[in-house]
Amino acid sequence: MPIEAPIGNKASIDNDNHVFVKMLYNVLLENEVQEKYINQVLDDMDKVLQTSHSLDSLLSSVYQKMVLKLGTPTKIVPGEKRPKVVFFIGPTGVGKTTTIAKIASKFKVEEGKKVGLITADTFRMAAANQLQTYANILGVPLNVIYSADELLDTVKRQNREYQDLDVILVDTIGFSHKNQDQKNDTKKLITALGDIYDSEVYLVLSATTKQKDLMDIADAYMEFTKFNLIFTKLDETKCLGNLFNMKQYTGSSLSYITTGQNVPDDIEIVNAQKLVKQLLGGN
Ligand SMILES: Nc1nc2c(ncn2[C@@H]2O[C@H](COP(=O)(O)OP(=O)(O)OP(=O)(O)O)[C@@H](O)[C@H]2O)c(=O)[nH]1
Ligand SMILES: [Mg+2]
Repeated sequence: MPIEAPIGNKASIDNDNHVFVKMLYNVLLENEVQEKYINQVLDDMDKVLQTSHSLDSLLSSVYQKMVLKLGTPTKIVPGEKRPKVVFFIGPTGVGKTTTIAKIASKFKVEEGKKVGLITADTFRMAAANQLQTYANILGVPLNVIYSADELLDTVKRQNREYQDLDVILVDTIGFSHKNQDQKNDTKKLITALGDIYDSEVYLVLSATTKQKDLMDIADAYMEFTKFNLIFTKLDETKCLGNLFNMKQYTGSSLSYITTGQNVPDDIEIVNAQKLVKQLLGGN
């Protein structure tokens, strides 16, 4: 229902409008949007208030500004150069492997694409087994690699199995962004193919991680690669300000969000309009 400015003299309308801006400020803050970004969104509302006294137009201008700031979400699209190689990187336990299984299933079952999996998470046997189980269920090939050099080998395999694929999803070891050696290994891995193949990197982050830690993690990865952002575990938090903050902080595109443990159902592409409505206190 449109929100109408109350009938009254100019001073009282101005006052109501400022109360309303303050209310939006508080709602965004409650949803853990950082103050810096709230100010960016609300700072020129004075200008809007000069030309219009309707709360409705004020709300719609905040909404539009935020939707624009979220940009158009990215999705993995197989390119002309096949196969496209997509790396999933990020801290331990955020849901990288589960997300890969969900995406692989969508490609294979819903889009009829040829998908392959590679895991570079050889640190733990259980990790390769986890992905192997999904690969078996989906009927897609999985290859385990033990070094960055083996990546090119696998993608160009003699039997052409991998050459013929539309997309190859590469699972990587989850590590603390403070571990320099593991960081170097990840860098080597994602640069191992050079320009021979189209490749993309997705940084997987949990929506439940503290804002300060998310920024530290992003800093560590931004040092050596561009990436798009995937947020997991949205079902475990009510505050989605992190998504808005990290989009602004990294300048990277948002892409997928995951909302539960079910493979393949609990994944969707970010819906900027829906997200902004939630951030502004809607459902
Ligand atoms: N609630 C919830 N749990 C999730 C979601 N995505 C993944 N999980 C769970 O998070 C846990 C870790 O998931 P993994 O996919 O193994 O995470 P990972 O990033 O591969 O972990 P490492 O390989 O150990 O770094 C599992 O119990 C998943 O079921 C989600 O969207 N919501
Ligand atoms: Mg994993």
